[in-house]
Amino acid sequence: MKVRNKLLLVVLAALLAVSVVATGCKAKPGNGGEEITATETTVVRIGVGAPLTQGAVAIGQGLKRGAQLAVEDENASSQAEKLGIKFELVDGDDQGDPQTGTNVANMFASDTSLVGVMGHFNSGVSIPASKVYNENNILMISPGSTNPELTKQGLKNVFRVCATDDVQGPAGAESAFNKFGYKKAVVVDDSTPYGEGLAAEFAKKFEELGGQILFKEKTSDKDTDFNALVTKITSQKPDMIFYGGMYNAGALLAKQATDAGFTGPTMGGDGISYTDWITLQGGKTAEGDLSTSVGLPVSELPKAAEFQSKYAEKFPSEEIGNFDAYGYDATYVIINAVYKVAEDLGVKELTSPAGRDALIEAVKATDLSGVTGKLGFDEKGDTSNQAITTYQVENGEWVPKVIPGKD
Ligand code: ABU
Repeated sequence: MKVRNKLLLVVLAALLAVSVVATGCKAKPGNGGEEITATETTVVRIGVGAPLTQGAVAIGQGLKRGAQLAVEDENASSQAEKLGIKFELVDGDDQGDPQTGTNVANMFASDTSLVGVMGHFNSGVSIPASKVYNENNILMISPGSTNPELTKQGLKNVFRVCATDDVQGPAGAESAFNKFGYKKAVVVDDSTPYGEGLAAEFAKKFEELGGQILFKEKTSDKDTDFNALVTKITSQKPDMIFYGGMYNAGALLAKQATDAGFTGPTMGGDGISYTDWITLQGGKTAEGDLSTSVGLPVSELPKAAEFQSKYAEKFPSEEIGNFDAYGYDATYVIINAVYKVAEDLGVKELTSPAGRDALIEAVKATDLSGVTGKLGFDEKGDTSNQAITTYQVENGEWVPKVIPGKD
């Protein structure tokens, strides 16, 4: 088939897709700038790529709840009503696994009514999935993948709303060395792109500051028995352990180290800054542990109180995790790009090749105020919000200890 004919088919398929999902019987908005309320409702789908049943499920489910709130808010907005748009989320359970994530990306890419993906969370999943989205010109906004490589690939469709580990790792080292006075550390990582990268960035800065890394050790994100490592740690008497990885495996290492007589803290990044880190250790042994996480604490964010109150109303039995607001904001950015393209080109063009290009351009130009702060991107697709906060476990909860702009 000639390239031109192939292109025609792609355009027709995309046009058909948004028509097929039309659920109402109202007409589309005008393209000439005139205020016309839509008389047709078009369902616009957004993928949620996250670990929903395996891996960091507490974070994945929280991201999904954040996205649900964003969709609910926008479906009730006058802009969605004017354009005749109803947003819907589609689950893509990547289980925090690169191969499963790639399968999810292919599934999303075959959904011609899908305008973009809020995801993925794990850097080890986002990096391979981003290539699939790029091949299909699909917008992707990660709420929490912090490995710098994701945006270093130079893929025009890839964005993230979180700061990267080359910012987070050094910030953690500064806090550990300067604020808490730890001079000797053991550095462990879980062999994932996130864990390895974060641990390396921490160690580099810690040594630059004058700290000593007694030894480095690699584990796996599936490990549950750290006894051999713990014996090595206790024999070398470090002030602290730095763990590059997620809360589930890391909490077991921290608990086993404490049970074996290690009295210092275990520190990690945004992958451990969750209540599950504390509960998995049985509460008490987590006291004094340290973490860094992306952004400012909710107490410092003007829009956070409203988010917290909506969240509590919709999910009364759920505790808000650090990343839930990032799930909200990543979805909010996609939705605002949809509004822009729907106004400029018309709703039916959203998933055409021109519409997909325009969605990416609209995200590039983002200048919004989100729950997590200002939302905007540099030329690589990285967020302009570079704040990193350091937390410590105090009386069974993570308490902000080093807040950018305050300490
Ligand atoms: N940034 C927290 C863990 C997710 C990841 O980057 O793999």
